[in-house]
Amino acid sequence: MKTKVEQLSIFGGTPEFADKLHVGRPNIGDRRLLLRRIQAALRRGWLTNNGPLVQEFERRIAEFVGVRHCIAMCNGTVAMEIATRASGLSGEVIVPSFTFIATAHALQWQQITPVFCDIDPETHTLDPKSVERMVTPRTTGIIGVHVWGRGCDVDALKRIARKRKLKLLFDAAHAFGCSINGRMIGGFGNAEVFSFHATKFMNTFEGGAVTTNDDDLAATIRLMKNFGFAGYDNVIYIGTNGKMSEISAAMGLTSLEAVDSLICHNRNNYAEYLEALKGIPGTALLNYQDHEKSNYQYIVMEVDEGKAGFSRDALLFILHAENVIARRYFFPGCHRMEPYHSLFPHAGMLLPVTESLVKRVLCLPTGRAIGRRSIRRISEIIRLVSGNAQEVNERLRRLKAI
Ligand code: T4K
Repeated sequence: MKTKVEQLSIFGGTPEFADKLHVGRPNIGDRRLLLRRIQAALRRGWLTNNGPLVQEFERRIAEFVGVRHCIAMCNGTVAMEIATRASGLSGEVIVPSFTFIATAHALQWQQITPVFCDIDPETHTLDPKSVERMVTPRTTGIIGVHVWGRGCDVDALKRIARKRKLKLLFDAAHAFGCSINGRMIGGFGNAEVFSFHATKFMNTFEGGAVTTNDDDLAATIRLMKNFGFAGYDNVIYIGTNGKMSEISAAMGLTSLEAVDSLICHNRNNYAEYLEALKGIPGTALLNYQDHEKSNYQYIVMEVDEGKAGFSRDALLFILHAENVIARRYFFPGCHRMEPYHSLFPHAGMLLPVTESLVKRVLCLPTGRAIGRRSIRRISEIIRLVSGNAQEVNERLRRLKAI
């Protein structure tokens, strides 16, 4: 255990971890079951195009979430593009800037303007009051993001959508296995979109899905994800290729069977971090609510530089040098990335909470690859920095790292 500042790797010490600890190491279920499913698919010689594994995956996801329809896709971004297009969105759509860039890109890719909206400082999800202010005659929809698996204020957003006659969709990329007021995420709004990317709580290597209770919307999405084919030689709609492969569905089914044990592992990690980081001034972990289901996939730390005595970025540099590859999701905010920054250079003026949050958030490693001992060691590094903030800052300044 390191007890002195000079032992920190950034100042010449040996890294705390010999191998890199990443945020987003894949959670992998029972490998034997996975390989058995893949062997069966190879024997059948049916590798994609609505194969039996994809059908089973869709059925079981719909059942798990409690919705009428699940349409599996090749990734979450294409699923979002198809969901928004099938929902008839155009003009302007209100989205948070505090999200992965894919939420905005899925719109811009279709010449729909993402209008960036501010968030609630506690939940990091869309602030309904800001949403109301952003509605214009060109607005056709709202996309809330259940960031970190914390649910949006679905009731308030629903009221606004109804009053203003807007479509309401949710980016549920982080939120598989999570609930809002006891109801599983996946059934809110007109449709919700999951990501099953390798780094997500539940993965299909690459993958995603749209879930909805709207029969017509589901039928349109099914057509769109398969070039608009309604049968052999019969194209009745404009479409693209959004299909999930059988190998991805094999991974998905295997991941789905591991959900309970993954949640248990992640919840223990979260509790371990809470305990190990307790009382460090100016730092706090995002609160997962006990009365809701959560997947605990993200350990989200906020560093308030004024109170902590060190900045989020100083901590990031120090942890990286120790081979703890913490991530500052979603810095610097979509509105500061291209093409949005050039299109709306002053967007930040309307996003004070986002602008402040992107400087404070740090995601720490968790998942199956991380356990109690690693968490203790990561936390001790953070405690060492906190206890010696002034000296750490002086040394970092000398290194021109801050
Ligand atoms: N909406 C939201 C809110 C999202 O967060 C995302 C995706 C989407 C929509 C779009 O869904 P998809 O189209 O992706 O299905 C990652 C992921 O690539 C991205 O899927 C995810 N959000 C985002 C939050 O995180 P990066 O740039 O951090 O990815 P990457 O490749 O650097 O992976 C992070 C770390 O994970 C690596 O440093 C190492 C580790 N890793 C990664 C992969 C791919 C592994 O250990 N094994 C792996 O196979 O964006």
